[in-house]
Amino acid sequence: MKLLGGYLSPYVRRTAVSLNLTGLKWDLEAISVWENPDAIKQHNPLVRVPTLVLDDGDVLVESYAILDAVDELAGAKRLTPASGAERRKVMKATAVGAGAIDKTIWAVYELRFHDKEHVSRSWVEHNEKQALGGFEWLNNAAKAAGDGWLCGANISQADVTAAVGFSFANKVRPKLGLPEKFPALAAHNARCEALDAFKNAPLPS
Ligand SMILES: N[C@@H](CCC(=O)N[C@@H](CS)C(=O)NCC(=O)O)C(=O)O
Repeated sequence: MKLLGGYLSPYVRRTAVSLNLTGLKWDLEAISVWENPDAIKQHNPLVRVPTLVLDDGDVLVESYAILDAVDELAGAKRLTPASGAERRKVMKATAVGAGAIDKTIWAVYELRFHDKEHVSRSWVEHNEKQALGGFEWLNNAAKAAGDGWLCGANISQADVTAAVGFSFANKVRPKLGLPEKFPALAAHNARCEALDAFKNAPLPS
């Protein structure tokens, strides 16, 4: 299968890391949605990445839906438990991580797509406050987990999304001071980024 997008996108990167962890065979087609929207539009009416083209030609869009399908293909190596309280726990922590990513990006887009005099500082601050709220919650979860994973004995989608989100937000908004504010999450992030699954889908420098 073919993953369309680039690793600067945290949604693409969490998909790539998940594919690596599950051991499924896949290739990256590094297309920039901004520079080459037509190449994405052929597959995805929303013109967004990630977009995953399966071997049979079927196309999946939106990272949460892609990850759901990846879990189904991964069988025992799935990253979100199939049911019950364990699933709810992983789903919630993953949603907090994904929300922190969303809110970081909303702040970044406000700064990127408006001329300086039209940027709403209060909207940037509102979104960054929400992102920080998400990272604070994840930091508490990381503190409770100690040297372990966020939601139990095994690495889960919660770990992937939290770590990818932390690395991304720290790169694009260093002013947030995430490592200083959230040391337990920073340590969790370092453990995740040291795994081959993360190193083989590197955040561009
Ligand atoms: N909710 C989507 C968000 C995807 C997303 O926003 N991707 C960005 C790249 S980081 C994109 O394609 N932006 C282009 C646009 O929305 O115009 C997901 O989880 O896949």
